[in-house]
Amino acid sequence: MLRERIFEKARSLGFDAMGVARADVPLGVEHDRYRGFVERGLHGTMAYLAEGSEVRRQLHHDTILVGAKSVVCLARRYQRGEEDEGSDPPLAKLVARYARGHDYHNHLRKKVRALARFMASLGDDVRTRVLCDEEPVLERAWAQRAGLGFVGKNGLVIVPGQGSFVLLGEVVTTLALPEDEPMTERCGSCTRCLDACPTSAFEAAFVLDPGRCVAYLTIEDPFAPERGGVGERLFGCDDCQAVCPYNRAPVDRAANVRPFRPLPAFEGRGLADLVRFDEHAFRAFATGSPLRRATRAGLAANAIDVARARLERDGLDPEGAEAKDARDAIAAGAEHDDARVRDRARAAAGSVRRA
Ligand code: B12
Ligand code: SF4
Ligand code: SF4
Repeated sequence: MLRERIFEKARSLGFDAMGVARADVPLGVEHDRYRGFVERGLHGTMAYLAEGSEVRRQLHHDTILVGAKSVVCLARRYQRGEEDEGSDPPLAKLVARYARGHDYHNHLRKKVRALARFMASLGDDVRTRVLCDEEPVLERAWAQRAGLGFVGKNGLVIVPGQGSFVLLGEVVTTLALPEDEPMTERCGSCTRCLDACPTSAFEAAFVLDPGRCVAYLTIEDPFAPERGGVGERLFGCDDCQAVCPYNRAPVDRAANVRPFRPLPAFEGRGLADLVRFDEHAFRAFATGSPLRRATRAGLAANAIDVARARLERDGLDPEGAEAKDARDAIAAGAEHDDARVRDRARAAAGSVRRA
Protein backbone atom coordinates (compact mmCIF):
# COMPACT_ATOMS: atom_id res chain seq x y z
CA MET A 1 0.00 0.00 0.00
CA LEU A 2 1.05 3.57 -0.74
CA ARG A 3 0.87 4.59 2.90
CA GLU A 4 3.20 1.81 4.02
CA ARG A 5 5.72 2.61 1.29
CA ILE A 6 5.75 6.25 2.41
CA PHE A 7 6.14 5.20 6.04
CA GLU A 8 9.05 2.93 5.18
CA LYS A 9 10.77 5.68 3.22
CA ALA A 10 10.21 8.14 6.08
CA ARG A 11 11.79 5.75 8.53
CA SER A 12 14.78 5.18 6.24
CA LEU A 13 15.24 8.96 6.14
CA GLY A 14 15.46 9.04 9.94
CA PHE A 15 11.90 9.98 10.97
CA ASP A 16 10.70 8.30 14.15
CA ALA A 17 6.95 8.60 13.69
CA MET A 18 4.43 9.46 11.00
CA GLY A 19 0.70 10.08 10.75
CA VAL A 20 -1.70 11.18 8.04
CA ALA A 21 -4.59 13.66 8.15
CA ARG A 22 -6.98 14.99 5.51
CA ALA A 23 -5.60 18.26 4.18
CA ASP A 24 -8.89 19.35 2.62
CA VAL A 25 -10.76 19.68 5.91
CA PRO A 26 -10.06 23.02 7.64
CA LEU A 27 -9.08 23.22 11.31
CA GLY A 28 -11.87 23.95 13.78
CA VAL A 29 -11.33 24.55 17.47
CA GLU A 30 -7.54 24.59 17.03
CA HIS A 31 -7.84 27.59 14.73
CA ASP A 32 -10.29 29.31 17.09
CA ARG A 33 -7.66 28.94 19.83
CA TYR A 34 -5.00 30.42 17.57
CA ARG A 35 -7.28 33.39 16.74
CA GLY A 36 -7.93 33.96 20.43
CA PHE A 37 -4.15 33.89 20.97
CA VAL A 38 -3.58 36.62 18.37
CA GLU A 39 -6.57 38.72 19.49
CA ARG A 40 -5.12 38.79 23.00
CA GLY A 41 -1.79 39.99 21.58
CA LEU A 42 0.08 36.93 22.89
CA HIS A 43 2.27 36.81 19.78
CA GLY A 44 4.14 39.85 21.19
CA THR A 45 6.97 40.95 18.91
CA MET A 46 6.55 37.84 16.69
CA ALA A 47 4.46 39.82 14.19
CA TYR A 48 4.67 37.02 11.60
CA LEU A 49 2.51 34.88 13.89
CA ALA A 50 -0.39 37.30 13.59
CA GLU A 51 -0.11 37.70 9.82
CA GLY A 52 -2.37 35.69 7.53
CA SER A 53 -4.60 34.47 10.33
CA GLU A 54 -7.08 32.89 7.88
CA VAL A 55 -4.26 31.16 5.99
CA ARG A 56 -3.55 29.07 9.11
CA ARG A 57 -7.03 27.56 9.08
CA GLN A 58 -6.40 25.24 6.15
CA LEU A 59 -3.82 23.77 3.78
CA HIS A 60 -5.66 23.40 0.46
CA HIS A 61 -5.27 26.96 -0.78
CA ASP A 62 -2.73 28.85 -2.86
CA THR A 63 -0.46 29.79 0.06
CA ILE A 64 0.21 26.10 0.75
CA LEU A 65 -1.05 23.72 -1.97
CA VAL A 66 -4.08 24.03 -4.21
CA GLY A 67 -5.79 20.65 -4.55
CA ALA A 68 -4.15 19.21 -1.41
CA LYS A 69 -5.82 16.03 -0.17
CA SER A 70 -3.53 14.71 2.56
CA VAL A 71 -0.88 15.89 4.95
CA VAL A 72 1.82 13.50 6.11
CA CYS A 73 3.00 14.62 9.55
CA LEU A 74 6.48 13.60 10.65
CA ALA A 75 8.39 13.62 13.93
CA ARG A 76 12.14 13.45 14.38
CA ARG A 77 13.40 12.71 17.86
CA TYR A 78 16.39 14.66 19.16
CA GLN A 79 16.66 13.40 22.74
CA ARG A 80 19.95 11.60 23.27
CA GLY A 81 20.90 9.12 25.97
CA GLU A 82 21.40 10.55 29.47
CA GLU A 83 25.10 9.66 29.48
CA ASP A 84 25.61 11.13 26.02
CA GLU A 85 23.93 14.42 26.99
CA GLY A 86 25.73 14.40 30.34
CA SER A 87 29.12 14.57 28.60
CA ASP A 88 28.26 17.69 26.57
CA PRO A 89 30.64 20.67 27.02
CA PRO A 90 29.50 22.95 29.90
CA LEU A 91 28.61 25.81 27.53
CA ALA A 92 26.39 23.50 25.42
CA LYS A 93 24.53 22.41 28.55
CA LEU A 94 23.23 25.97 28.90
CA VAL A 95 21.51 25.56 25.51
CA ALA A 96 18.20 23.74 24.88
CA ARG A 97 18.82 20.23 23.55
CA TYR A 98 17.38 20.86 20.09
CA ALA A 99 19.83 23.71 19.50
CA ARG A 100 23.19 22.23 20.52
CA GLY A 101 23.96 20.75 17.12
CA HIS A 102 23.23 21.69 13.52
CA ASP A 103 20.26 23.92 12.73
CA TYR A 104 17.34 21.59 12.06
CA HIS A 105 15.86 24.07 9.60
CA ASN A 106 18.58 22.88 7.23
CA HIS A 107 19.01 19.15 7.83
CA LEU A 108 15.43 18.24 8.77
CA ARG A 109 13.97 20.20 5.88
CA LYS A 110 16.28 18.32 3.50
CA LYS A 111 14.84 15.02 4.78
CA VAL A 112 11.25 16.25 4.46
CA ARG A 113 12.10 17.36 0.92
CA ALA A 114 13.52 13.92 0.11
CA LEU A 115 10.29 12.32 1.30
CA ALA A 116 8.27 14.77 -0.81
CA ARG A 117 10.31 13.80 -3.89
CA PHE A 118 9.63 10.14 -3.19
CA MET A 119 5.91 10.82 -2.81
CA ALA A 120 5.84 12.77 -6.07
CA SER A 121 7.26 9.70 -7.82
CA LEU A 122 4.34 7.55 -6.66
CA GLY A 123 1.90 8.65 -9.31
CA ASP A 124 1.31 10.91 -12.30
CA ASP A 125 0.91 14.59 -11.54
CA VAL A 126 1.36 14.15 -7.78
CA ARG A 127 2.14 17.53 -6.29
CA THR A 128 3.69 18.12 -2.87
CA ARG A 129 4.59 20.98 -0.55
CA VAL A 130 7.23 20.75 2.16
CA LEU A 131 6.62 22.37 5.55
CA CYS A 132 9.03 22.65 8.45
CA ASP A 133 8.57 25.31 11.12
CA GLU A 134 8.68 28.42 8.97
CA GLU A 135 5.40 28.36 7.04
CA PRO A 136 2.12 29.84 8.35
CA VAL A 137 0.83 26.47 9.52
CA LEU A 138 -0.23 25.27 12.99
CA GLU A 139 2.02 22.24 12.91
CA ARG A 140 1.00 20.92 16.33
CA ALA A 141 -2.68 20.96 15.46
CA TRP A 142 -2.10 18.95 12.27
CA ALA A 143 0.20 16.52 14.10
CA GLN A 144 -2.49 15.89 16.69
CA ARG A 145 -5.13 15.43 14.02
CA ALA A 146 -2.89 12.99 12.13
CA GLY A 147 -2.60 10.84 15.24
CA LEU A 148 1.15 11.49 15.40
CA GLY A 149 0.80 12.41 19.05
CA PHE A 150 -1.24 14.51 21.44
CA VAL A 151 -0.76 18.08 22.65
CA GLY A 152 0.31 17.89 26.29
CA LYS A 153 -0.38 20.46 29.01
CA ASN A 154 3.04 21.95 28.16
CA GLY A 155 1.69 22.73 24.67
CA LEU A 156 4.06 20.28 22.99
CA VAL A 157 3.24 17.34 20.79
CA ILE A 158 4.03 14.15 22.68
CA VAL A 159 4.53 11.01 20.62
CA PRO A 160 3.81 8.00 22.84
CA GLY A 161 6.91 5.79 22.87
CA GLN A 162 9.11 8.67 21.63
CA GLY A 163 8.26 11.57 23.95
CA SER A 164 8.10 15.29 23.19
CA PHE A 165 11.76 15.97 22.37
CA VAL A 166 10.78 15.71 18.72
CA LEU A 167 10.75 18.21 15.88
CA LEU A 168 7.94 18.33 13.36
CA GLY A 169 7.79 18.53 9.59
CA GLU A 170 5.06 17.82 7.05
CA VAL A 171 4.51 16.94 3.41
CA VAL A 172 1.23 18.24 2.03
CA THR A 173 0.18 16.37 -1.09
CA THR A 174 -2.48 15.94 -3.74
CA LEU A 175 -2.31 12.16 -3.09
CA ALA A 176 -5.37 10.90 -1.25
CA LEU A 177 -4.02 8.70 1.55
CA PRO A 178 -6.01 6.89 4.25
CA GLU A 179 -6.01 9.09 7.34
CA ASP A 180 -5.21 8.18 10.95
CA GLU A 181 -7.42 8.72 13.99
CA PRO A 182 -6.61 11.91 15.91
CA MET A 183 -4.97 11.15 19.24
CA THR A 184 -6.73 12.22 22.39
CA GLU A 185 -4.87 13.90 25.23
CA ARG A 186 -3.22 11.57 27.77
CA CYS A 187 -1.87 13.81 30.54
CA GLY A 188 -4.42 12.75 33.13
CA SER A 189 -4.01 14.53 36.47
CA CYS A 190 -0.28 15.23 35.97
CA THR A 191 0.84 18.89 36.19
CA ARG A 192 4.62 18.46 36.41
CA CYS A 193 5.41 20.65 33.41
CA LEU A 194 3.24 23.53 34.67
CA ASP A 195 4.91 23.37 38.08
CA ALA A 196 8.44 23.14 36.66
CA CYS A 197 8.34 26.22 34.43
CA PRO A 198 10.95 28.65 35.81
CA THR A 199 9.12 31.75 34.58
CA SER A 200 5.51 30.66 35.27
CA ALA A 201 4.84 31.02 31.55
CA PHE A 202 1.66 28.92 31.48
CA GLU A 203 -1.55 30.91 31.86
CA ALA A 204 -3.33 27.58 32.24
CA ALA A 205 -2.84 23.98 31.20
CA PHE A 206 -2.13 23.88 27.41
CA VAL A 207 -1.95 27.69 27.22
CA LEU A 208 1.47 29.31 27.05
CA ASP A 209 2.10 33.04 27.27
CA PRO A 210 5.10 33.11 24.91
CA GLY A 211 6.30 36.49 26.21
CA ARG A 212 7.17 34.81 29.51
CA CYS A 213 8.77 31.69 28.00
CA VAL A 214 12.58 31.46 28.23
CA ALA A 215 12.65 30.36 24.59
CA TYR A 216 11.08 33.68 23.59
CA LEU A 217 13.22 35.74 25.98
CA THR A 218 16.53 34.20 24.91
CA ILE A 219 15.90 33.56 21.20
CA GLU A 220 13.27 35.94 19.86
CA ASP A 221 13.75 38.98 22.10
CA PRO A 222 16.94 38.94 24.22
CA PHE A 223 16.41 42.64 25.05
CA ALA A 224 12.85 42.30 26.39
CA PRO A 225 12.81 44.11 29.75
CA GLU A 226 11.02 41.52 31.94
CA ARG A 227 13.43 38.59 32.36
CA GLY A 228 12.75 37.22 35.83
CA GLY A 229 13.37 33.47 36.18
CA VAL A 230 15.51 33.00 33.06
CA GLY A 231 18.39 31.96 35.32
CA GLU A 232 21.31 30.05 33.84
CA ARG A 233 19.70 29.40 30.46
CA LEU A 234 21.59 30.78 27.48
CA PHE A 235 19.33 29.81 24.57
CA GLY A 236 15.97 28.07 24.86
CA CYS A 237 14.74 25.90 27.69
CA ASP A 238 13.87 22.24 28.26
CA ASP A 239 12.35 22.30 31.74
CA CYS A 240 8.71 21.60 30.86
CA GLN A 241 9.87 18.59 28.86
CA ALA A 242 12.61 17.30 31.13
CA VAL A 243 10.07 16.55 33.89
CA CYS A 244 7.51 14.90 31.61
CA PRO A 245 7.06 11.16 32.26
CA TYR A 246 6.61 10.58 28.53
CA ASN A 247 10.27 11.53 28.04
CA ARG A 248 11.54 8.56 30.01
CA ALA A 249 11.26 6.27 26.98
CA PRO A 250 14.66 4.63 26.30
CA VAL A 251 16.63 6.03 23.38
CA ASP A 252 17.05 3.23 20.86
CA ARG A 253 18.28 4.96 17.73
CA ALA A 254 21.52 6.53 18.91
CA ALA A 255 22.95 7.04 15.41
CA ASN A 256 19.84 8.96 14.44
CA VAL A 257 20.58 11.82 16.84
CA ARG A 258 24.04 12.59 15.44
CA PRO A 259 23.04 16.00 13.96
CA PHE A 260 21.92 17.06 17.44
CA ARG A 261 25.28 16.42 19.13
CA PRO A 262 26.92 19.70 20.22
CA LEU A 263 28.90 21.48 17.52
CA PRO A 264 32.69 21.49 18.12
CA ALA A 265 32.53 25.28 18.55
CA PHE A 266 31.24 24.81 22.12
CA GLU A 267 34.36 22.93 23.16
CA GLY A 268 36.66 24.90 25.47
CA ARG A 269 34.54 28.07 25.24
CA GLY A 270 32.97 30.00 28.11
CA LEU A 271 30.51 32.85 28.60
CA ALA A 272 33.20 35.51 28.31
CA ASP A 273 34.15 34.23 24.85
CA LEU A 274 30.57 34.77 23.67
CA VAL A 275 30.56 38.35 24.94
CA ARG A 276 33.93 39.11 23.29
CA PHE A 277 32.91 37.91 19.80
CA ASP A 278 33.30 40.42 16.99
CA GLU A 279 31.17 39.91 13.85
CA HIS A 280 33.72 37.60 12.27
CA ALA A 281 34.09 35.38 15.36
CA PHE A 282 30.32 35.30 15.88
CA ARG A 283 29.78 34.13 12.31
CA ALA A 284 32.40 31.42 12.71
CA PHE A 285 30.73 30.24 15.94
CA ALA A 286 27.09 30.48 14.90
CA THR A 287 26.98 29.59 11.21
CA GLY A 288 24.92 26.44 10.79
CA SER A 289 23.81 26.64 14.44
CA PRO A 290 20.35 27.72 15.66
CA LEU A 291 22.13 30.17 18.01
CA ARG A 292 22.61 32.52 15.09
CA ARG A 293 18.99 33.58 15.50
CA ALA A 294 19.72 35.30 18.83
CA THR A 295 22.17 37.70 17.03
CA ARG A 296 25.65 38.59 18.27
CA ALA A 297 24.44 41.29 20.68
CA GLY A 298 21.53 39.13 21.86
CA LEU A 299 23.79 36.18 22.62
CA ALA A 300 26.18 38.48 24.50
CA ALA A 301 23.26 39.86 26.56
CA ASN A 302 22.07 36.31 27.30
CA ALA A 303 25.60 35.30 28.36
CA ILE A 304 25.72 38.25 30.77
CA ASP A 305 22.39 37.19 32.28
CA VAL A 306 23.70 33.66 32.76
CA ALA A 307 26.87 35.08 34.35
CA ARG A 308 24.81 37.16 36.74
CA ALA A 309 22.58 34.22 37.73
CA ARG A 310 25.64 32.03 38.20
CA LEU A 311 27.37 34.52 40.50
CA GLU A 312 24.17 34.74 42.55
CA ARG A 313 23.92 30.94 42.81
CA ASP A 314 24.24 29.54 46.34
CA GLY A 315 27.32 27.44 46.88
CA LEU A 316 29.32 28.70 43.87
CA ASP A 317 33.06 28.60 44.59
CA PRO A 318 34.03 32.29 44.20
CA GLU A 319 37.60 31.31 43.32
CA GLY A 320 36.61 28.59 40.82
CA ALA A 321 36.80 28.69 37.01
CA GLU A 322 33.03 29.08 36.63
CA ALA A 323 32.96 32.23 38.77
CA LYS A 324 35.99 33.68 36.98
CA ASP A 325 34.37 33.10 33.57
CA ALA A 326 31.19 34.83 34.79
CA ARG A 327 33.09 37.85 36.13
CA ASP A 328 35.07 38.07 32.87
CA ALA A 329 31.82 37.95 30.86
CA ILE A 330 30.36 40.87 32.78
CA ALA A 331 33.62 42.83 32.50
CA ALA A 332 33.75 42.18 28.72
CA GLY A 333 30.14 43.31 28.46
CA ALA A 334 31.08 46.72 29.84
CA GLU A 335 33.33 47.17 26.76
CA HIS A 336 30.86 45.85 24.17
CA ASP A 337 30.18 47.86 21.00
CA ASP A 338 26.39 47.61 21.52
CA ALA A 339 25.02 50.04 24.09
CA ARG A 340 22.26 47.64 25.12
CA VAL A 341 24.85 45.01 26.04
CA ARG A 342 26.86 47.58 28.01
CA ASP A 343 23.68 48.50 29.92
CA ARG A 344 23.04 44.83 30.66
CA ALA A 345 26.60 44.40 31.94
CA ARG A 346 26.33 47.50 34.16
CA ALA A 347 23.07 46.22 35.69
CA ALA A 348 24.60 42.78 36.24
CA ALA A 349 27.73 44.21 37.88
CA GLY A 350 25.55 46.34 40.21
CA SER A 351 23.34 43.43 41.16
CA VAL A 352 26.27 41.07 41.82
CA ARG A 353 28.01 43.71 43.99
CA ARG A 354 24.83 44.15 46.07
CA ALA A 355 24.31 40.37 46.52
C1 B12 B 1 6.28 30.70 17.49
C2 B12 B 1 6.84 29.42 18.02
C3 B12 B 1 7.39 29.43 19.31
C4 B12 B 1 7.21 30.61 20.25
C5 B12 B 1 5.76 30.64 20.77
C6 B12 B 1 5.25 29.28 21.21
C7 B12 B 1 3.73 29.17 21.24
N1 B12 B 1 3.21 28.40 22.15
O1 B12 B 1 3.05 29.75 20.42
C8 B12 B 1 8.29 30.34 21.32
C9 B12 B 1 9.57 31.10 20.94
C10 B12 B 1 7.94 30.71 22.77
C11 B12 B 1 8.52 28.84 21.15
C12 B12 B 1 9.06 28.02 22.12
C13 B12 B 1 9.35 26.68 21.93
N2 B12 B 1 9.26 26.00 20.76
CO1 B12 B 1 8.38 26.69 19.18
N3 B12 B 1 7.45 27.17 17.62
C14 B12 B 1 6.82 28.24 17.24
C15 B12 B 1 6.16 28.05 15.85
C16 B12 B 1 7.09 28.69 14.80
C17 B12 B 1 4.74 28.60 15.70
C18 B12 B 1 3.80 28.23 16.88
C19 B12 B 1 2.44 28.87 16.75
O2 B12 B 1 1.84 28.90 15.69
N4 B12 B 1 1.95 29.42 17.88
C20 B12 B 1 0.61 29.96 17.97
C21 B12 B 1 -0.18 29.06 18.91
C22 B12 B 1 -1.59 29.52 19.16
O3 B12 B 1 -0.26 27.84 18.23
P1 B12 B 1 0.18 26.50 18.91
O4 B12 B 1 1.31 26.73 19.85
O5 B12 B 1 0.35 25.45 17.89
O6 B12 B 1 -1.16 26.34 19.76
C23 B12 B 1 -1.61 25.18 20.21
C24 B12 B 1 -1.73 25.18 21.71
O7 B12 B 1 -1.87 26.48 22.15
C25 B12 B 1 -2.92 24.29 21.88
N5 B12 B 1 -3.92 24.67 22.83
C26 B12 B 1 -4.30 25.86 23.23
N6 B12 B 1 -5.28 25.75 24.13
C27 B12 B 1 -5.55 24.46 24.28
C28 B12 B 1 -6.47 23.80 25.06
C29 B12 B 1 -6.53 22.41 24.98
C30 B12 B 1 -7.55 21.71 25.80
C31 B12 B 1 -5.66 21.70 24.12
C32 B12 B 1 -5.71 20.23 24.01
C33 B12 B 1 -4.73 22.40 23.33
C34 B12 B 1 -4.69 23.76 23.45
O8 B12 B 1 -3.62 24.21 20.65
C35 B12 B 1 -3.05 25.11 19.73
C36 B12 B 1 -3.24 24.56 18.32
O9 B12 B 1 -2.76 23.25 18.27
C37 B12 B 1 6.14 26.47 15.76
C38 B12 B 1 6.23 25.90 14.34
C39 B12 B 1 4.90 25.95 13.64
N7 B12 B 1 4.86 26.50 12.44
O10 B12 B 1 3.89 25.50 14.17
C40 B12 B 1 7.35 26.07 16.63
C41 B12 B 1 7.27 24.77 17.46
C42 B12 B 1 5.93 24.73 18.11
N8 B12 B 1 8.29 24.96 18.49
C43 B12 B 1 8.91 23.90 18.81
C44 B12 B 1 9.84 23.81 19.86
C45 B12 B 1 10.74 22.58 19.89
C46 B12 B 1 9.91 24.80 20.86
C47 B12 B 1 10.65 24.73 22.22
C48 B12 B 1 10.65 23.38 22.88
C49 B12 B 1 12.11 25.22 21.98
C50 B12 B 1 13.00 25.21 23.22
N9 B12 B 1 13.48 24.07 23.68
O11 B12 B 1 13.30 26.24 23.77
C51 B12 B 1 9.86 25.79 23.04
C52 B12 B 1 8.66 25.15 23.77
C53 B12 B 1 7.77 26.09 24.52
C54 B12 B 1 6.41 25.44 24.79
N10 B12 B 1 6.20 24.91 25.98
O12 B12 B 1 5.56 25.42 23.88
C55 B12 B 1 8.44 22.71 17.99
C56 B12 B 1 7.53 21.83 18.88
C57 B12 B 1 7.68 20.34 18.67
C58 B12 B 1 6.70 19.59 19.54
N11 B12 B 1 7.12 18.42 20.00
O13 B12 B 1 5.59 20.02 19.79
C59 B12 B 1 7.68 23.40 16.79
C60 B12 B 1 6.49 22.64 16.26
C61 B12 B 1 8.75 23.58 15.67
C62 B12 B 1 8.98 22.32 14.86
N12 B12 B 1 8.74 22.38 13.57
O14 B12 B 1 9.33 21.27 15.38
N13 B12 B 1 8.10 28.43 19.93
S1 SF4 C 1 10.31 26.13 27.58
FE1 SF4 C 1 10.89 26.65 29.74
S2 SF4 C 1 10.13 28.74 30.06
FE2 SF4 C 1 9.12 27.94 28.18
S3 SF4 C 1 7.18 27.08 28.93
FE3 SF4 C 1 8.67 25.39 28.95
S4 SF4 C 1 9.56 25.43 31.04
FE4 SF4 C 1 8.51 27.38 30.74
S1 SF4 D 1 4.49 16.68 32.37
FE1 SF4 D 1 2.52 15.67 32.73
S2 SF4 D 1 0.99 17.26 32.29
FE2 SF4 D 1 2.92 17.94 31.40
S3 SF4 D 1 2.85 17.27 29.27
FE3 SF4 D 1 3.90 15.64 30.45
S4 SF4 D 1 2.26 14.22 31.05
FE4 SF4 D 1 1.26 16.11 30.40
